[in-house]
Amino acid sequence: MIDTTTKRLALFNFWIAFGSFALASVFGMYQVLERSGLLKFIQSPAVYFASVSTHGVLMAFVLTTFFIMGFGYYTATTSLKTPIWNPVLAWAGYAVSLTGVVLAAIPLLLGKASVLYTFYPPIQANVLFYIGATLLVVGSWFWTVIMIVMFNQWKKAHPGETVPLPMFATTTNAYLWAWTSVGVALESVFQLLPWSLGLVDTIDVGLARTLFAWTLHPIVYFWLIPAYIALYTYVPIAAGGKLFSDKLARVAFLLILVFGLPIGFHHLYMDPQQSNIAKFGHMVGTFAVALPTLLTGFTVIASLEMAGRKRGGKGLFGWIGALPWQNPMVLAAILSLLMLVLGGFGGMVNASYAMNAMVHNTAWVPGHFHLIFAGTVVTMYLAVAYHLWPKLCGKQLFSNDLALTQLWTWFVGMAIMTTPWHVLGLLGMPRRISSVQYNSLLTLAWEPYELLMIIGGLVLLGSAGLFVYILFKTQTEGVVDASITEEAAIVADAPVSSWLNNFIPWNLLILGLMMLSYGWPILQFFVLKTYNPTAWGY
Ligand code: HAS
Ligand code: CU
Repeated sequence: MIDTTTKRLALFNFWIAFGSFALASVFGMYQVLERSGLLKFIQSPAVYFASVSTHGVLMAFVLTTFFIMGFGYYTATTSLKTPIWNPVLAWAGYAVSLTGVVLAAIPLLLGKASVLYTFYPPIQANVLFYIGATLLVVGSWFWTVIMIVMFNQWKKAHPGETVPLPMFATTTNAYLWAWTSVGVALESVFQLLPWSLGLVDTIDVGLARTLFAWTLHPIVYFWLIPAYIALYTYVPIAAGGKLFSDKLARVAFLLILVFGLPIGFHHLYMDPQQSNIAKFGHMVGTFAVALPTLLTGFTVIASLEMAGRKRGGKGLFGWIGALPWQNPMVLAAILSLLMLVLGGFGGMVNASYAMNAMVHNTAWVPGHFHLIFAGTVVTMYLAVAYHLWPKLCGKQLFSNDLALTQLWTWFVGMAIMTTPWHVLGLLGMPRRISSVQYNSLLTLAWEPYELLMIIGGLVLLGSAGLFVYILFKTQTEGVVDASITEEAAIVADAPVSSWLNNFIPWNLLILGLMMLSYGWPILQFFVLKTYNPTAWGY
């Protein structure tokens, strides 16, 4: 049985995650309406930017971090078959992160932190926002430590054995997060906090953007890995088959860890501070990091095909129809992979320097990340919730049909909303605008797409509401079912090499790659005359 502490920790973390998700969906709806310019009385740039900032912070940082912590605690206890190491620390981390969210929410909602989720200077937020964001990250480090300790304790107690895949992947994510968060932590402690406290008059925005880029790319893989854990460990079983290859899965997670980190400058292609050589290096790495996703697509689809054929599917594509589409986990996987095709394609366009010049800072970019994050990743979070809620509450899922409807509407809504954004980006619409101040043939061409985006937003809001309703009903009114079992044990199908069961060599490799990719790009701000005023003699 899953012990009560784990259940509580998971549910408490998940409710913050999904509560934020529902709230952020309401803000999202307001934004598409405001942006369309159809309803004059809600037109307000001040409210719009406060809303987008809150929406972005809730979706990108609160939903993800709390979901990942809750899922991590669940995965660690169920796959290692041990209770959480140091639950006091786990609750302390929860409290620190939650305090951070509350502190950041105050200026966000008051319009005093309308700095968007990337909080790039020189736009400045109230100091409470930076303190809150820092605490959210500090609280998550408690989780990181717990995951790494549990991984090592298990290995010590089981010499020569292979750590189960779900925990191996969770620990990969813990290391990834440890490395990822350093960039923004440095920016926060040495630049944003002193600046917003008035201790320094000015900060170097180029350095701030460089440090943020350190975090901005790998953080998207921190969000993605739990979705991949579900794709690798839950989906094959839910489809009635087994994982095609445990080893390939481990290789994919390690490649994400190593290649995901040193490539953040694809967010800075159009910024002047970094050299072409540094940008080129990061670009090569960006193409390399598509590899583990292609591996994932291959392994998961192969697992689905094996399951479909086992269920009697024949011919080249007959296995697709034979899959249990009525299982929320399987349906979510199919929809999620479909969105990954186009979202990943958009990523490849962004990553190509010349094409980036065309789409950078246009509506294309939110199109890309809504499709791949809110689409591919969040769809798997939703499926994980449907999978875990019965186990955490000991009750049957309130309604399987409603869960399927919810997943379909999330997919359809996301398709309706993000397709126009991609087109609008190509038609030149900037991202991060509240309204268009000029009328011309160009903006006339935008109008039909703006309407579509409202329809998409409405469908998504309804879908998010339905999701929270299903979870709430399951927890409060679901049929108590003692037969609901805990997670099936997932063990490696064959012993794996110690390279795939150990993080030391990979961390050393990352250290080398990070020094290579960020060493000089950061150091130059302190050494070169261009950036360092003291070098000019004042
Ligand atoms: Fe991205 C901007 C490049 C993946 C999130 N990205 C963003 C931003 C966010 C974000 C939030 O190079 C905006 C940041 C901001 O606010 O400024 N991204 C990439 C690349 C990938 C990628 C190369 N992004 C993600 C993921 C995210 C995410 C994952 C969230 C979770 N992204 C960029 C770049 C920018 C950027 C630039 C900066 C743009 C700018 O100028 O500002 C890759 O990891 C993608 C690899 C994926 C593939 C797809 C393979 C397809 C598979 C599916 C197979 C399925 C089949 C169908 C065949 C190559 C594996 C099966 C069907 C059945 C029925 C079973
Ligand atoms: Cu990126």
